[in-house]
Amino acid sequence: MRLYLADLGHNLVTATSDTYPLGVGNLATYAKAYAKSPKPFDVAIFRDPQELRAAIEKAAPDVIGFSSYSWNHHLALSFADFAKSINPNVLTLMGGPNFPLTEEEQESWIRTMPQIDMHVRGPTYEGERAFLNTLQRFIDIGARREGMWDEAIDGTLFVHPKSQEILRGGEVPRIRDLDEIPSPYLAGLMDKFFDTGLFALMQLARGCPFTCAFCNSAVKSNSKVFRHSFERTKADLDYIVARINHASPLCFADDNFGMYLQDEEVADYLGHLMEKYDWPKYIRTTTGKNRGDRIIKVMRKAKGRLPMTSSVQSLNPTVLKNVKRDNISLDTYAEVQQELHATGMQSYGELILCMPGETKESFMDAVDKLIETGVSRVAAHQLMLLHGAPLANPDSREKFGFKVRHRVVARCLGKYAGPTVVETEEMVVESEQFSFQDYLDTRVFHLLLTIFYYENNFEEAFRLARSRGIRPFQIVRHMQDILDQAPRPFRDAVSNYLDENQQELFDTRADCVAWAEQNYDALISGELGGNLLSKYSMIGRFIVLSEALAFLRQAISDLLDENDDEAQVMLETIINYYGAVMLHVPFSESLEREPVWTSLYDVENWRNSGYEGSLLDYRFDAPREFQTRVDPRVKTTLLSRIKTFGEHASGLGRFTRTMFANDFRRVFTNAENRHVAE
Ligand code: B12
Ligand code: SF4
Repeated sequence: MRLYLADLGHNLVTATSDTYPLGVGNLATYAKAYAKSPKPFDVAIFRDPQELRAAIEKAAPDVIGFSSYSWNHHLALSFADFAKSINPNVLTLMGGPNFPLTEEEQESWIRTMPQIDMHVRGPTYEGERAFLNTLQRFIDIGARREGMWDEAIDGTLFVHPKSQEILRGGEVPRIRDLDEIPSPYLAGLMDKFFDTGLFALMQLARGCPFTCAFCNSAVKSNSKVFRHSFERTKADLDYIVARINHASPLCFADDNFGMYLQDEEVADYLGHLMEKYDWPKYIRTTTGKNRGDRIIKVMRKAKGRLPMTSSVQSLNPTVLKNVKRDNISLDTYAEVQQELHATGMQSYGELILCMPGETKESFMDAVDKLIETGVSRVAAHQLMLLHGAPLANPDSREKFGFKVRHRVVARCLGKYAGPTVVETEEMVVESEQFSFQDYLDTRVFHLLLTIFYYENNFEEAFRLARSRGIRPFQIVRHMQDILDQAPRPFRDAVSNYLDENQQELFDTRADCVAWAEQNYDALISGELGGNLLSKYSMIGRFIVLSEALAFLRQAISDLLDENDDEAQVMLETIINYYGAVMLHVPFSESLEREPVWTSLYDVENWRNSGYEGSLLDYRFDAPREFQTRVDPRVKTTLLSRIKTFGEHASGLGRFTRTMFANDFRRVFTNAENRHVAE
């Protein structure tokens, strides 16, 4: 018997699933360990559609199981069709979190998928036991389809092929000791991913005690937290570190890493691995919603290689009540930000637009407050209605007056084993207190914020403004107010962003898919679609840079006291400094230029001091000249990235993700700094 398990990721535009497929890895080891089979069976796991296609063509499976997440559901369905076209007797299964919560929706949802024979649904995020039950039935009846549907199987749901009735098995209990699942790492199943550069994915604890209604983890059956032992985690880490390319990152699938006492022990061990092997260099996970003290401790142990990713989502008490979310307190949040800055890490504040009860004002206020806690960037995600999250239930949609639109999941489309596959997502663009115009306004505001308040890229200007009592939020808000006065190319970029934002929204999935099919080539090349915020912030930062600088200057200058000549001169100096040091498109040309910058203020030293004192303290007696140069390492990296990705807005969006804003600056050759008069 041959068993294939696939958690597929679209990869024609770029690899969209950047972790090892842990979920199906667990299913494979669990089945191997506990299925009682008269004959041994083979299990293989897959991430790439091309690899799965080749495997099916070479040796068709008897059973094939697909993970369903919001970004790969239709890809999975297309492969179920493909597997059936090669072997009509194959048993097709589907599991994963992308499954509605109400019984009515579950039933209509599975009827949309005749190519899937059985849907495995444990309590959210647990498929092992339900999967084992299904496989055992298949083995027990002689590894063939006949007899599979005779009675319900616990943890599964299916449409009876003859009667078309739905048969629903009972709930399976949670796994209380995760060590019951043998490690896919130690079993060698993940070996093939060690050189891919993907994130090695581990899970330390499963479950979340919080109940945020927009999230899949919120369901009651998932509220208890169960974990792997430290010994098991250590064994996995030892196995990985001995084999992985040490440039590759690590990811924990945990919902609240750092919140539990046991995480400290893991963080200690990570610290040890970092010292001994310089791995992992970067850890991605979601940090906990309370116990800020412990999170700080854990982050320290992880030597600054673990950014805090706990988000606040909203600061409006009505919203938090509506979505049943408990936030970390803003004071604790601010403390964690300080710790992050002390360890030189970037920190992101995250909010979600259009949450139930949110108004434009309360959203804007939250941005202001978050910035004031010290985050170096604020992201405003869109509210998606996800299968498996309580907010997507029909009663919530009605209660909160959600109006939704469909759009293509960024970069998740392609032709792999048959017709074009397009993944779409359902986004809230309007709720009772948040109009569609508010939605568009906040999208533009967020674009401006992403261009100008990003990884402290314009910190010198914001610091100067702050020394005159002006907050970053006020500057960005003012920019939005005076957008019609921005230089033409900048204004055009914002208006194209707004147009493209509206173009990609559709009333139904069918309209969205039809549009994607018509524009397939442009979507695959990146000319259309992708992440619009990323694309247009790249235009703002690199393509219309001089206009963006002029606009920043105008906005701050308007807010400064018009009689404050000193501040106006310093502002001009800072903007000129940006003009001299910031690299822009076309990079081939910009990397060759090494302008001399003349200034009465030593902006660079002020910046290097961590902005000690005021820029005034860094005033020379007479203007000096600063020779700029491009760091040769930056030049080599940028030229090679441009060669790979191109320097159009979407290409830039892809390669800048692995570089910091600071990498895009020229430096000064100190020896040549001299008085102009010299
Ligand atoms: C790692 C992760 C990511 C990674 C990698 C994702 C990827 N593309 O591969 C990153 C950080 C990139 C990511 C991004 C996003 N993610 Co994410 N992510 C996770 C996370 C934290 C872990 C997933 C995991 O491996 N868990 C561990 C394994 C063991 O559990 P599992 O995957 O659920 O698998 C088990 C069961 O589901 C089931 N099962 C799974 N497959 C199958 C198949 C069969 C045949 C069977 C029988 C059973 C079965 O059995 C498995 C073993 O128990 C989960 C949250 C969580 N705690 O799980 C969210 C989660 C999967 N992500 C989610 C979302 C919404 C996103 C984003 C859309 C967020 C955003 N706004 O951008 C993006 C989309 C990215 C994209 N386009 O690809 C949602 C998915 C909801 C849904 N309806 O699909 C989750 C559940 C978070 C949440 N709580 O809401 N994510
Ligand atoms: S958003 Fe985070 S804290 Fe809230 S339920 Fe989901 S995983 Fe838990």
